[in-house]
Amino acid sequence: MDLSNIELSNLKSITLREIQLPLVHPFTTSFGQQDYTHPIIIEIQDNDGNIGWGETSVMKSPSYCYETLDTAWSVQTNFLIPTLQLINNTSFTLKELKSDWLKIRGHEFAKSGIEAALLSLYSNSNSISLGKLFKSTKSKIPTGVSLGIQKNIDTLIDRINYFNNKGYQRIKLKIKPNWDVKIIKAIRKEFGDIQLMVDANSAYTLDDLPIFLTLDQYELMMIEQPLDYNDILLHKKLQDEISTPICLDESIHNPNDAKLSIEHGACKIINIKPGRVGGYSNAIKIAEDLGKDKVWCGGMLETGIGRVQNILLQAKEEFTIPGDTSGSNRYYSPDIITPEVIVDQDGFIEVPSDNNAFQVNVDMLNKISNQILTYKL
Ligand code: OSB
Ligand code: MG
Repeated sequence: MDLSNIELSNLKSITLREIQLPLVHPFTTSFGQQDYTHPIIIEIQDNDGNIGWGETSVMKSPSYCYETLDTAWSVQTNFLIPTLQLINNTSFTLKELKSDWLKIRGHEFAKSGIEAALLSLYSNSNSISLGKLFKSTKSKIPTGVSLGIQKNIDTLIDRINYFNNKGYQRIKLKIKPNWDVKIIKAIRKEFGDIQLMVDANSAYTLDDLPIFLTLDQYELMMIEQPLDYNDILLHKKLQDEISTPICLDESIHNPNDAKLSIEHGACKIINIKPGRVGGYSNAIKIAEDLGKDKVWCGGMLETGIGRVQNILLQAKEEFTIPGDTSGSNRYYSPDIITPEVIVDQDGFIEVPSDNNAFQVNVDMLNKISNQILTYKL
């Protein structure tokens, strides 16, 4: 069944929890350092006692994208939830809800968390696993790790060693001006031909072409979002000049962005983050539109709730490239789900076969909530 045709009804309440979780290691990118994550965890209940969970994995500041914790909370409480309250008078399809939400421009992360909770609820109340709903077929997914900017190259080598020894199949390194060619050179020397890629988080301009031409010599799997966060066409100019595939992250907000960027040669690969593209139904559409070897699943340091759903997405056959979904212990100790997500010695995560494979620790959630709001639906 097409995900957009699923029918929802009988919704009772929606609860938003703004939580705060310390990261095991601070995460530093070209736009700054993060010590905590502040996602909004969304819980939807129906009148039969079924529950669905979703996560809006926004950041506190508008440095990765314009959305923040406060904008997501505001758009959810002032616009998205009132729409849901209205449409819940009768049964409705996801397509109908998404059509109403088209009138609320942008705010993909805000929409995504609520959509995820609705899909999770539908899956629980109809006893169809979420993986089956996503048409996922794989029993395990290959995985990688995204490593932030470190104090110095020795620390970076230690971090890579640690994750290499744990079996992670691909290493992604954050770069910025003056933390690019020199680290890649050192890492290739130390680790040989490991699967390596870089993510610039928009830290460069076209004037930096010489840097990218130098990076071209190091057989990187791809360069993620080298240029401006909002500029797809500029990446086409860069891709025409370099041989390393460009992967777009920040610039892609929906299935059309993804399809057209590939078609017009602005990039060769898309980092699919369900939050950034407005939810799992859009993430699935992008994967199915583009097919194998062109997409992989990124992350926003999700807690276990969003991460397990990202794992189910990556169990679709299109996800051949290892993603950024690492084990729970790479992010949080403890995570908010039981059992935690584990990466095996060969760098695979086992795909949960049913919805009960993971439980949400609600007591812990309540303890780490800065703000909890429940609305009747
Ligand atoms: O650019 O992919 C990114 C985390 C926060 C914001 C942006 C990005 C990232 C990551 C980490 O790279 C991915 C993860 O481990 O969840
Ligand atoms: Mg990125």
